[in-house]
Amino acid sequence: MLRYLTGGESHGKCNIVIIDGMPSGLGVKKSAIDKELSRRMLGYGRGRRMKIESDRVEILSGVRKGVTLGSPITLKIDNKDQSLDTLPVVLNPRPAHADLTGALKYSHHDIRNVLERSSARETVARVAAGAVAKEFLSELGIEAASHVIAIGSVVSTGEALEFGQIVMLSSKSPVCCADKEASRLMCEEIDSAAASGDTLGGVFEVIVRGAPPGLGSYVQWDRKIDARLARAMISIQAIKGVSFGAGFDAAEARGSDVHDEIFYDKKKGFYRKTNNAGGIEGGMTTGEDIVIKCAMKPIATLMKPLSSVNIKTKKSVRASVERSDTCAVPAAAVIGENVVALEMANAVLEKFGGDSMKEIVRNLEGYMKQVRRF
Ligand code: EPS
Repeated sequence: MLRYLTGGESHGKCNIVIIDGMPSGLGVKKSAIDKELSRRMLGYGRGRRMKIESDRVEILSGVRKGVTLGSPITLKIDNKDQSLDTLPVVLNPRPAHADLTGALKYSHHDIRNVLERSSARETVARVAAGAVAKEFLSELGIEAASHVIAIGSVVSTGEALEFGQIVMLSSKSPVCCADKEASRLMCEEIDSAAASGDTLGGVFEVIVRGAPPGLGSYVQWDRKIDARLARAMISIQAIKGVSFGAGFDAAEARGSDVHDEIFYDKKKGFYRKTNNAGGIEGGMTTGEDIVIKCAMKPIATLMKPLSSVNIKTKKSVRASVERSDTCAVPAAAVIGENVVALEMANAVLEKFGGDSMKEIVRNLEGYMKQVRRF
């Protein structure tokens, strides 16, 4: 089983993650982790913090000479902004942030003690861990990609594209969107929101290609792969909705229009011509692409703040203003891709077991032979 825990405050010394359960014999390159960290920092609409930081990983344990040992992997990403101890007290909670309930729950009379940990800065550690999971999956022929399909009211046509095209086109877009015209309009919408002191949310999609059929299980609720992926996604700061394949649209359709018919070919084995299920049936991967959409709410910190109440005086005030982003949907897409990779790696390890890559590759190959000969 793969487990990981993150630690760190947004303006503390660093963010850290310990990954337990990665097998031995996996090549892990610092450059591959740094690449994912850089992707997370990008995106039109990000705030000044991303201009201060240049997130880079330090591998502290579990890897020797670029190869995993099977022992816990510890990754550290230093913060350049380490102003935690000198930052001012915060008393005016921001609607939509963890501020108010966090202060009540932990009995903090300075909201900074809440926001430092609830900040989306924490995702820097999850992305670093996800980068290792992506290396692991890649060894087994499983790839993950993501793209933005809506920011505010602007919607991309990119959903209809092929996996390779999505990867190529979205990598050229300032908002990680595979539709050039929609990218332009999204940037305009971000400019307009920023000009009025407002923020924007949106929708992104994560696609996983190459997963074998049968990850997850129908036999117990907490073993269903879609339930586990949904939990991972909803745990990302500001994510309010998750759907698979046709998702909510399937609710309006008739069964005959939406269910993916089954075909058989001697070479291909069982296959589908459509993928409205998003690659998951009965809580298990079908072998088709896994397609997950996530809705992100607008960032909580508004430069033109909403009404709030001072936690000390109980007087009506405007919510506090912190340095923040206008829109972080492109970053959330990268984070989504990486937390999905962690969950997929966990499901692969559960099914194919093994303490070394060698053992896992052998188990996967044996299973695939069995499935093909079925
Ligand atoms: C973020 C770092 C934060 C914010 C943002 C994401 O840095 P700072 O608070 O110093 O500007 O830019 O966090 C939030 C939007 C939030 O609500 O916490 C990051 O590294 O992704």
